[in-house]
Amino acid sequence: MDSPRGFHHGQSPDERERDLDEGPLTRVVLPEGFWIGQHEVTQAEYLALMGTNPSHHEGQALHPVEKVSWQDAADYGRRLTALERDAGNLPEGYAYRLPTEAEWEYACRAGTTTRFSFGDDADAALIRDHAWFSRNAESATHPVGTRKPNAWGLFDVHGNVLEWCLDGWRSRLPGGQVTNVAVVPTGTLRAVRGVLALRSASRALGEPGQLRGVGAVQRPGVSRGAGAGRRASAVGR
Ligand SMILES: [Ca+2]
Repeated sequence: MDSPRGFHHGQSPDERERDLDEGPLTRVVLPEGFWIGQHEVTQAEYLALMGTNPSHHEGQALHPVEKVSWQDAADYGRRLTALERDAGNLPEGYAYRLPTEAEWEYACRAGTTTRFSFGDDADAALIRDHAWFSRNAESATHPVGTRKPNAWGLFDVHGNVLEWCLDGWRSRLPGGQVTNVAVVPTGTLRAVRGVLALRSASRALGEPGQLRGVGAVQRPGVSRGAGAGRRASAVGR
C-alpha cells in the first residue's frame, strides 16, 4: 500500500492474466475514509429490511442474498440509512450506499498489489481456502464468512456472489491519477465485482435490472452465475 488513502486500481503491468478492461493501472486517491461490510449482505439481513428474499437459493439465512437488481441494491442502502438514522446509529452526514468500484477494489486488495488479496497463488494452492467458486461451490451459494478473509477481515471478496458497485460501467480505467468518485452512468450498464475471474483486478458489468445472468459474463475456469448480491458500505456524503 503506497499510502493509507490511495492505491493502484487495476492490474499490475506484470500480472500474468489480464483483461483489457483492467487497465491502465490508475492511482486512485481516496480523500475520505469509509466503512464497508465485512461480508456480503445475507438473506436474513435483506429479508429483515426489505421484507422479501429474491434469492434462487432461498431459505438460507446466512447465505448471501442473490437475484438482486442494481436498483434493489441501491434501495437497500437508502432504507438502511433511514432506519439507522431514525435509531440514532448513524451520524449526521453519513449514509449507506453501494461502494464505488475503486472503493471496492481498495477494500478487496487490503494493501496488496498481487493477483489475489492473499498473494499471487501461481499454482492455485490457496484459492480454495479463500473463495467459493466453480471448483468447490457445487453451483450454490455458501454461508458468508466460511472461507478465509483478506488482511482487513473482509470475506468473499473473491468468490461466492457477484457484488454490485455504484458506478456505471466503463470499458477501461482512466489511467494517471484520479480522485475517487463514482462513474456517472452514461448508459445502462453498471460495474460488478467479486467473482468471475476471481482476481482482485477482475471487472464485470451488468444491466441495472439484471437479476441473474451476470454470470453469463463468466470467464474460463469460473462458472458460478448465482446472480448478483451486494455488500453494504457506509460513507460520508
Ligand atoms: Ca463476492
